[in-house]
Amino acid sequence: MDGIKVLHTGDLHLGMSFAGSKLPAEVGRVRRQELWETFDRIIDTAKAEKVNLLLIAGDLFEYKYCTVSDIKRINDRFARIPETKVCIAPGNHDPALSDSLYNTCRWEQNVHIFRKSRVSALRIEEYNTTVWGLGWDKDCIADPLLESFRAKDDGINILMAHCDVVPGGSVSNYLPVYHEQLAGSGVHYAALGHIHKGGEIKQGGKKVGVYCGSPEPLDFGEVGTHGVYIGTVGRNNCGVNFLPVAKREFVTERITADPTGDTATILKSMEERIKKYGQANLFRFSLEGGTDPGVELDTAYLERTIEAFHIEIKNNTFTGYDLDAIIEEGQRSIMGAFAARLLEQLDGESDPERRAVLERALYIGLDALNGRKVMGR
Ligand SMILES: [Mn+2]
Repeated sequence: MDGIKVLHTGDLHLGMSFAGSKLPAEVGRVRRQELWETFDRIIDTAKAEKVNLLLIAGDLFEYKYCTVSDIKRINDRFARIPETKVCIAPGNHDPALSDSLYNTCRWEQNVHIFRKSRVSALRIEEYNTTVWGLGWDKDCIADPLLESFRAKDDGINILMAHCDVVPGGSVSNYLPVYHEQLAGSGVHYAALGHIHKGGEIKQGGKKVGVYCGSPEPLDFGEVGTHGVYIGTVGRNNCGVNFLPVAKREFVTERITADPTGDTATILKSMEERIKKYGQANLFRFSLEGGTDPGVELDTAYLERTIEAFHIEIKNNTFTGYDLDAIIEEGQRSIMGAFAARLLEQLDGESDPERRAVLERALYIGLDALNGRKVMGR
């Protein structure tokens, strides 16, 4: 056999409660179900593509919220792909502690779980392949456990871990793995989990590992396209590529507000962005730029009017004062006197932090003197 077909995923966080997230409760409930839908889609893909190995690099489920029936549901899906060997390397959200569902439930025959936090090998003669892996079995791992690891088998070598790839010597409580360790590990593919953004890890221009990322993004910190990695790992070639599977995307966009506070132009810009990405996504718009004194943007109106699965709007606009005109008034007005004093101090200040404080003071002061609601800037 020239190579082995793998599907690499992880960070699914099945069972996750979105109660702690900033999303509205009903959106959280939908997303909770959609994590399961995406898991099903991954299983369907593994079946359709006849993958030999399904590699799950940790955080398959949330140990705090996952129940025995959830595990039954997971195993039911694994039973649908009996020809595929499923390898799991537990992570920090599903550690294989003694009372973990990894240890207390019966798992399908085709499932192999790396339950210990020291590297062990799963030899698969049929494919002339060895899968090396380790799993979280405690709440915190600060030791670089892969420090002395080196794949030594003939055939294809694959490594799995839920870890934090960091520059040599760095400190991390999430199983630190140094770039150099990966580069020198001798494996043909390193299937890693933990960093939800996902992506390839390079060392000296050479690919040394891949973070699969969360197949379904969990919050606004996980913008962009999400999916899994799928393809063939061989001794001399590695053709594993990204495949999008996420149902929805988190999108953050900045919009410059019209100075007059004209909501029609803001709506138009938002609608253009929503059209570009699709209504099924979750959007966070940041309204920016200066508005005329006295303008109060009605963000609640905008949120109600725009149609998409989820919209939130952050008002980061500031009052765009015409400072020259205010100072022109000079001592004849309190605003003029105040602005002149603050600008004088700004002129004599070179420290950027002090300048930022003075600038904020200037605009907050003008807002207050202008009778405008004083917003955090
Ligand atoms: Mn995770």
